[in-house]
Amino acid sequence: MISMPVNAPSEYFRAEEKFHSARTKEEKIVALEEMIRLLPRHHGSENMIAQLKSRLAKLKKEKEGKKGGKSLSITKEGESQVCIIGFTNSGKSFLLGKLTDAKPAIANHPYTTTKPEIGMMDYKGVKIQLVEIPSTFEPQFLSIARTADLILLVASHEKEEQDLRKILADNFIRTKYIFANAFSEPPGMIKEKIWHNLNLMVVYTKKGRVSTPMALPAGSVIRDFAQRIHKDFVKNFRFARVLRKNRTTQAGLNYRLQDDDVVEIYTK
Ligand SMILES: Nc1nc2c(ncn2[C@@H]2O[C@H](COP(=O)(O)OP(=O)(O)O)[C@@H](O)[C@H]2O)c(=O)[nH]1
Ligand SMILES: [Mg+2]
Repeated sequence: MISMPVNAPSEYFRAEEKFHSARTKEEKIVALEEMIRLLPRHHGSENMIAQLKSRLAKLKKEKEGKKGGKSLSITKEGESQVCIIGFTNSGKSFLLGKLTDAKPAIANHPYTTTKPEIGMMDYKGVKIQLVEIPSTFEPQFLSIARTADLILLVASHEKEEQDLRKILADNFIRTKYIFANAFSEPPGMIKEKIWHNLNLMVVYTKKGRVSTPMALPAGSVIRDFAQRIHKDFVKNFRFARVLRKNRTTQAGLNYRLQDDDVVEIYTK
């Protein structure tokens, strides 16, 4: 099936090896997706990419057929999705219960969580979805980690941290990750750490007397903010008033926003 691609990076060949040594359809799918991602895009590789994509589609279809079409991805809700990963009894469910409205089962026997558990975390009025995946690390659960915005690795010692890093690497998961110790770090600090690593800021949209929180990528300007509210807001923009630390400033579309700013937009 595979002919020599032009200028492929060495990771590509590693993925190809994984593909050939894969024993399950899930593993083959993971490797193929990686190969497609790693192939350089140019005229000479178009055919190759098309071939790989069709192979991938076929595999996915076969897998769906076997499982009765059940999809394992978790619909993203809220501003961001964070995947919680750790070995059994590391305190993932405990942490999920502390940080969110979820009431997961916490038990001292292993593998209590057999399907992903979901909870919503509130940060200054912004909702962040946390998804705990079972410690069985099956590929269909790990695929959630692959598409999440951030991974929270729950570990209490160095060895565990290393093993978790290896699991991510072996499964080609390149999502940004951070560590937390469920039992020794205060949940409030873990929450701050999660927020900080999502690179978001909260600004408030003011309409009359009502302020509503909105999450934006750190470094956003008024234009980004306006676009989020309504596309016509940029077109009809006159100026904005930004309330920051008890001072109000009149600002244009390129004005850089900061955490906690309250923004009111005036249109034509
Ligand atoms: N060391 C410690 N263990 C705790 C604490 N609270 C709960 N546990 C135990 O941690 C174990 C695993 O909790 P759980 O959150 O279900 O782990 P999960 O498998 O990673 O979801 C259970 O046996 C709990 O009794 C705590 O404050 N400190
Ligand atoms: Mg659990």
